[in-house]
Amino acid sequence: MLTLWGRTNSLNVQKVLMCLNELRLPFVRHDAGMQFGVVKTDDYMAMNPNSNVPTLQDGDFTLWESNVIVRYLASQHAAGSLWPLEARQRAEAERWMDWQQTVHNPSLTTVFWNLVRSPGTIGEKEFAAACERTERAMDILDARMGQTKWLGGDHFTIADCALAPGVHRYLHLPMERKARAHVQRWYEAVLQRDGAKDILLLPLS
Ligand SMILES: N[C@@H](CCC(=O)N[C@@H](CS)C(=O)NCC(=O)O)C(=O)O
Repeated sequence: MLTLWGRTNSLNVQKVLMCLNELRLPFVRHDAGMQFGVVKTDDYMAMNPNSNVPTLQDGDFTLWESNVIVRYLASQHAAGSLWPLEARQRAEAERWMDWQQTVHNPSLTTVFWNLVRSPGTIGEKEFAAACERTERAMDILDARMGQTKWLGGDHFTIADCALAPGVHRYLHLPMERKARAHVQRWYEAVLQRDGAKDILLLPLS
């Protein structure tokens, strides 16, 4: 049995939930992180010394790092579809997953926290810079979505699971945004997927 630890308003937990739903895998989920605590207990830190979520247990195997969990599940249960077998196709999908972690998420997280979780806690300059980096990242994503149906190419892959929660978060931030037709088209297609049900409908918190 698969056990997932993590609160459902976490973007990184949402990636794993999307993947589990896409794969239609049965699992048990325990709330952990932020208001739920748990992550600083000795038992949890024995599983995940980072004190963060998500953590996945697959029998006696424990795994953390959301994108790695998505890869692990998809490679086992959807090799050739969600997890492309061909090296370049897989690299294309994985490129966008790493980009989500290193480019898209850091600035988005700053903007999100300053608008939603702890409003007004950073300076104007820092906030403006984070907004600018986020907009630039969204432009890169829009250009990509203008070229292909899904992030990794013609088919829905692990890359779409990894990016969708962050894009959902961006699109629901209480701020003005410029229209990006390609991202919007892709996001609406993602919303139709089994993976998005009950997850991308959650309000930001
Ligand atoms: N690189 C890690 C980052 C994990 C992470 O930062 N998780 C956040 C939530 S998105 C967290 O656990 N925050 C502390 C908490 O919820 O208590 C991953 O992708 O799994």
